[in-house]
Amino acid sequence: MEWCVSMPKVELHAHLNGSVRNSTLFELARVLGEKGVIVFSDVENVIMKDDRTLHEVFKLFDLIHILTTDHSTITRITKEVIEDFASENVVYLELRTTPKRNDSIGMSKRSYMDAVMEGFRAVSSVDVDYCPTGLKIDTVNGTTRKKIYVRFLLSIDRRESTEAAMETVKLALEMRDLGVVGIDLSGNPIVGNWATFLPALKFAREQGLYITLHCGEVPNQEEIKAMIEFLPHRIGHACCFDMENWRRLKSAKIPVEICLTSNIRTETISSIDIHHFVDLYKAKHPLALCTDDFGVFSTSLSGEYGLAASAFSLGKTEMFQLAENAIDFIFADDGVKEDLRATFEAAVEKLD
Ligand code: 6MZ
Repeated sequence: MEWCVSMPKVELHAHLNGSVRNSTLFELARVLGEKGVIVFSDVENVIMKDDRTLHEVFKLFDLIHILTTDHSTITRITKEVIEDFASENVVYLELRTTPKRNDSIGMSKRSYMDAVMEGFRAVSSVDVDYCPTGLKIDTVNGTTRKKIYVRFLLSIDRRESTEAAMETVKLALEMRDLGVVGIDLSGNPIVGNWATFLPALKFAREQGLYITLHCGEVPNQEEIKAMIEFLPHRIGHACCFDMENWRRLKSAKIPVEICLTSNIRTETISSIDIHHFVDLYKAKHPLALCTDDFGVFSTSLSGEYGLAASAFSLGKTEMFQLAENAIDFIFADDGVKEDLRATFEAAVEKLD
């Protein structure tokens, strides 16, 4: 569906290391294979596997992190991920990543994020904007260039300690001027206890950072209830809610980041026709279609729009409206929202 690619889109749930091109992963694996750090064919088999359970996905992330986690590679994948989103007309991207510390290569959470920022600044195929105020004139040689707003969310991994989570929040505060706008809680949902991260999440919110939580990837109703009662600015997934938590979510009107392909591939939802998107969409609950990990799940944001359109019989106009509605839930200021609305207004005229 060509129009899914050409229409402007807003991406609110994308993990950096889940969005690496397969070709890049292979190239990195080949180099590490030659050095004897890994066995290339083992990696090849894992990367090419199509369907994996949620549990297997987290094993894959451990492997991806071995391939990607040095400063220059982090810079490279950040650049590529932003360029890939821009190339399919994503006009606003919130990219999330877990700052990692690795003493053996002299990496601190700060230096990891500096490498991310370097990748962001290296983007050349498209104009990027991250300064909260500085809008750029996006024409080169009289022709309009694509432009993408990029904001960053720092993820806390559920394997981390309270102190490590607090360090991530303090880093986010330090990097606010560079476009870091919020905190995400993610990682294997069967690992850790969400209460571990509560002090850091509360502190983040008090300091004015936005919060989004992975919520309900597994049916832990007590945790889901506590997360809803925390009133995060958004949640991701919302798959395994019981009736009571579903009612709570709807009455709290917390926007939901919906990741269709991810949920189906990880078997969190057994089939697309029973996906909770339908219920939320019909109820006009705030929601945004997102990719989650476009590399790991071989998808794209256009692909997610195409899938929703065909699975739920929605037309171009409805899909366009859905994309535009996501502007309401972005973690950026009103100036950015206004600019994005103008972008959508200009694009709607081209919609036939
Ligand atoms: C929960 C996920 C996830 O941060 O290293 N992540 N957490 N559920 C998911 N659904 C499938 N997909 C990705 O990107 C990879 C990390 O993002 C989180 C995991 O913690 C994973 O290690 P970064 O850039």
